[in-house]
Amino acid sequence: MGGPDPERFELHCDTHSLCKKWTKDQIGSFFYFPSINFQKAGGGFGPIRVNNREVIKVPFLKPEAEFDLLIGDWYRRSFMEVRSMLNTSFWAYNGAPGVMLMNGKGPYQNPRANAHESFTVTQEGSYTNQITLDTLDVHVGQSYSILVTADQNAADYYIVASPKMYKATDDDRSLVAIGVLHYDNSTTSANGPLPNGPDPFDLDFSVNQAKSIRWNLTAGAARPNPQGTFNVSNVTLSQTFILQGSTADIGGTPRYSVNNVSYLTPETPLKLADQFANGSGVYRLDEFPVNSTSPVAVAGTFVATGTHKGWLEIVFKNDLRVMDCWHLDGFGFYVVGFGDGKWTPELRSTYNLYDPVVRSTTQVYPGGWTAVYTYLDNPGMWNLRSQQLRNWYLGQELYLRVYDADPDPAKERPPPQNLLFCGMIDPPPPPPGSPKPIPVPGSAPTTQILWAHFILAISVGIRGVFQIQQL
Ligand SMILES: [Cu+2]
Repeated sequence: MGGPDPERFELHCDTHSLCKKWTKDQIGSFFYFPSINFQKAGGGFGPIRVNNREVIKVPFLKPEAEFDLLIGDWYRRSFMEVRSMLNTSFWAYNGAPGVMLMNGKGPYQNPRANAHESFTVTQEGSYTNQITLDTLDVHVGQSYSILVTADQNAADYYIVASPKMYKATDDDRSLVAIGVLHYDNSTTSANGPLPNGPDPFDLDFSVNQAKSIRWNLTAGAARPNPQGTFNVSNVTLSQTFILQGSTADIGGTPRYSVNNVSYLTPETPLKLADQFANGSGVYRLDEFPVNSTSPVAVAGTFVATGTHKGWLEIVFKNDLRVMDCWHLDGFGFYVVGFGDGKWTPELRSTYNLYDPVVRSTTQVYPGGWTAVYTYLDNPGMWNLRSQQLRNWYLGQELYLRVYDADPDPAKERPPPQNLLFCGMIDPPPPPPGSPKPIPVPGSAPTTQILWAHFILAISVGIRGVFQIQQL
C-alpha cells in the first residue's frame, strides 16, 4: 500500500453497484452485489442483462456476440479486515486497494494498439445517442453497453481499464486492469506497450465526454413509445435537495456524511419501523436538513420526505479532492447538469433539459456539483447514497420516504407472510383460529424494497478509462 496520498483516496472503488427498481420495463446491463456490511468488497457481485422485448425495435443491428466486463478493485486483505481498519483515518480516507481486476482476474501482463470503432448504446437502462469513442469514463457503479465493430485484422487486442485521478506507472500497473479481445481466427497474441489513455487528472475531458452522452429521444427503450415522450423540459419542481457529501470526524472516528449528518443504521429496519410504528423510536422524519449543512457533524438516522408524484431536483455537491458517485434506489434520474464550484439557483439556466440521460448513478467531480431531476412515482423507503463503498459504509447515505396513502398492492407490495421481525418491532399475534400469521396492517402503505434489499447492479463499474485497442 502506498503512503497517505490524497489522490489515492479516490481509488477505493470496490464498487460495482447500481440497484434498480426491478420492474419489467428496465432494460440494460446491471449487476448485483451484497448491500450491507462492506461485503461487496469480498467480491460477491456479478452481471445481469435485461433484454428488450422482441416487439421493440432497438436502434442498432443485433450484435454477433455479447460479453460482460466487470471491473473493480481488490484488496489483498480480506474485506473483513479492511472493514475493521476503516476506523482509522488512513483507511477511511486514503487507503488504496491492492489490484484492479477485470471479471475477477488480475492483469494480463502485456501491452498495445489502435482503436476499434466503438459506440455507446445504452447506459443503465436507456438508450443514448451513438457516439464514437475510443475511451470512456465509467464511474463507480455505472454501466454502459458498448457496440464494438470487429473490422480489424484478426488478432488479439487489449482492453484496458485504468483509474481516474491516479497515475499508473510502467513499474506499477497493479491498479490497471487489462483484458484481451480475441478474434476467433487470431493467431497473434497481444503484445507491445499499453496504449496511453487520456490524462487521468484531466477532469475537463471527463466532463465534456459526460455532457456529450445524450439521450436518444426517438428510441423505444423498454416501451414502444419513444424515450423522448418523457422529458423534463417543462416540469414543475416540487422539492429541491442540496446534498453535500463530505468527511466528518465524529467522536474521534472517521466518517462520511451528507450535509454533515453521518448515517446511523438503526437496529430496527426502517421499513419495519415505518410500517408498524410510523418510524416512532427509530427515526424522526425530516429531522435533518436536505438543503443546507448542519453546523456540527452528527450521527443520525437521516430519513427525508419525498413528495409522491412530485419532481425532485437534487444537487449533489462534492467538496473533496476526489471523485464521488451518487446512486438512488427506486428511480432513474435525469442528469441535467454538471458544474464547478458553488451551485446557485441561477445555474439552472445552464441545465440540459432537452436530452439529458436517465440513469441511477451519477458522478460528482471534485469541488463540483451535479444536478438531477427525478419523478417520485414509486412509493417506498429508498436509499440515496454515495456509491463509493467506503463512503457509503461510513455513513454517506440517507433514505427518501415516498409515501402514497393509496394501499393499492399493485403500487407497493405488502410485506410477505414470512416477514422477519426484529429490533423493537414484535411480530403480531396470530389471529385466533388462523393457521398462518397475517401482518397487522399499519397506517403507512406497505413497501417492497427493504424486505429483501437485493441490489442489482451494472456491468462495467470503475471510475476509469475503458479502452479497446488494437495491436
Ligand atoms: Cu439502487
